[in-house]
Amino acid sequence: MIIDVLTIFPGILKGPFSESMIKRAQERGLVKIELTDLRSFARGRHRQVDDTPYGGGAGMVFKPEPLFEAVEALSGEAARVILLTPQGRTFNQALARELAREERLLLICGRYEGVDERVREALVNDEISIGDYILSGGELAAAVVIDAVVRLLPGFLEEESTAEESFSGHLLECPHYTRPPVFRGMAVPGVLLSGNHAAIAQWRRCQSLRRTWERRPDLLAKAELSPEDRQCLERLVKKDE
Ligand code: 9D3
Repeated sequence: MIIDVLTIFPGILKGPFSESMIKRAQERGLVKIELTDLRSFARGRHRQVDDTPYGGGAGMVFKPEPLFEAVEALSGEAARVILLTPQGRTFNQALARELAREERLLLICGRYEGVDERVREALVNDEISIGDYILSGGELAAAVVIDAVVRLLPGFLEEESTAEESFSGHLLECPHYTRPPVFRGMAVPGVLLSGNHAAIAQWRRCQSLRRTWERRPDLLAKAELSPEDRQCLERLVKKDE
């Protein structure tokens, strides 16, 4: 997969992609991430990428010319062109999976009040927001989207499978423990040390259900629950009363 990112602050994105897993994915040739400074496509002495909005008002708007020329130069015709904007549809795992199937992505990081509407109409295929809070620009949102997409590319994960994530994806994780068995007086639940794999699996499932019930009841409503799951939840509801 090739991912182009158009931004006026490429420096913000250098760090996240030159560390750890995403770095290794690039070294292994799973993905090529290219950061392009939008300003290099701006004309004139001042290399201006933004201008005041027609009709007046506060703030600035990205001019169309640098964006059109940049997208054309990066062969944006071949790519799915995505604008990161607070007005976009909210990013989630299903959209990450959808984007992971693309050959080529081109992400445009918004800034200021936004982009000239003609960019949206003629260049952009999708508009994505990463959630209901205000960032100062699309760069960190692009990093989030890229991280979520790249880890889904075939060959990225060695052991754990992402198929399992989608299977149990509607529940939160159970609590995890590692050595020592007792730390500062806090013991690991006995069942985890029992060696009884059936009992351990049951405990974990029940703990997952409990966490989800306590913290994300919205997810529980979507989950596929077995009769055993329902029994576990019934016990929790009774304890709560
Ligand atoms: C001060 C301007 N705001 C008026 C209410 C609108 C606004 C414009 C641009 C607010 C934030 C931004 C910059 N944010 C993004 O470009 C952005 C973003 C976000 O702020 N939250 C969640 N996802 C995204 S994706 C891009």
